[in-house]
Amino acid sequence: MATQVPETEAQLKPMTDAAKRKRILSGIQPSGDLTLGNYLGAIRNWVIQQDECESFHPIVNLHAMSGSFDPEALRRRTLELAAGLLACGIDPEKAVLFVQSQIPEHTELTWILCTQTMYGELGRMIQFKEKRGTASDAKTSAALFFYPVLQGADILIYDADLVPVGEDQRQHIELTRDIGNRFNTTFGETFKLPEADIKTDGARIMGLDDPAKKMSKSAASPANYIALTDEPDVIRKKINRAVTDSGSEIVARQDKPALTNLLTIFSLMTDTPVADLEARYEGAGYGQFKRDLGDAVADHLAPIQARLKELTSERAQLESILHRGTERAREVTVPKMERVREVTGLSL
Ligand code: AQP
Repeated sequence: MATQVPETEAQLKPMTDAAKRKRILSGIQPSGDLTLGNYLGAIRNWVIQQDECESFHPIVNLHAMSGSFDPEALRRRTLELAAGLLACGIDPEKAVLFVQSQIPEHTELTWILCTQTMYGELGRMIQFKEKRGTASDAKTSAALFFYPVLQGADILIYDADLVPVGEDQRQHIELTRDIGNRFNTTFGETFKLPEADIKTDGARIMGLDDPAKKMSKSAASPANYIALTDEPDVIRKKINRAVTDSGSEIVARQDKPALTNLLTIFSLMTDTPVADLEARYEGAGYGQFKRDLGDAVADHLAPIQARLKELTSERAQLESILHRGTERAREVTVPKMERVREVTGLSL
């Protein structure tokens, strides 16, 4: 089923009750193939929330430049990600889907927010420390360091009420609130302070190859993740090879991080409580459990993959959806930046 682009203004569902609805802002980086972690931790919730909230979803291509990047791959992945989000159920008539770099106000605000952000705060960010790893100062890009300020600008410029994210992003949202609060205190009430919206289920899907690390689209090994585009056979193989814990019990417990992760995925894919799955597989071997889980993931992703195939061949339609998203986003960002320039003494 291809996503239809509305042809006229009249066909667009008007956001008449926008004032009453909560506004959400949540972006995603075109830094690799979408994973089951992105889907379960973020996108699936966005699809539910687009019916009740005013949703803005930037494809944050500027953030994707904070690691090493290839220009052609970045361009291609930006469009692939747009197609992936639409295939997962983001409806461009309900949610505003756009590309971050098309909105110059995001980067302008980033610089201004840097003036309200402390060097020490950025150095304490867990994601910065994790992504930097053991790289020396000389080999660590400043873009990785400033990543949370750009994210703060993305959020604050829309006066978002809620930021639906996975657990990994909690610290960045807290920093965004601190920066926004500091700005408001210094220059007068300008930004709404957003709340992180972290669901308990699926907030942190772990790597299949290492349950101590989260599943990530830019992971070094494809064995870490299930990509939404993985063929059914690949999905089954990856799950079959997923690490397990010592012992043979199939239970979700603190001392069984790998099984807990697999049971969480199984539960979310089939809408079955973990306790029911534990009861179903009591006394069963890992082999049967993993075969069933592989089938469940492949079945759940099949309709998404079918939609994705159609959308990928419709580049003009994708560009049109993103163009319309840019227009709608700038209806918010242009006046907000005028206000920011005014209160900070930039407008003459
Ligand atoms: N493993 C995960 N479990 C639950 N949620 C996750 N998210 C990412 N990984 C998991 C959520 O997906 C949204 C988009 O993430 P992002 O692309 O902006 O950046 P990220 O969090 O850094 O995601 P990745 O996949 O790990 O990307 P790379 O590898 O490029 O860093 C966010 O809401 C995030 O919480």
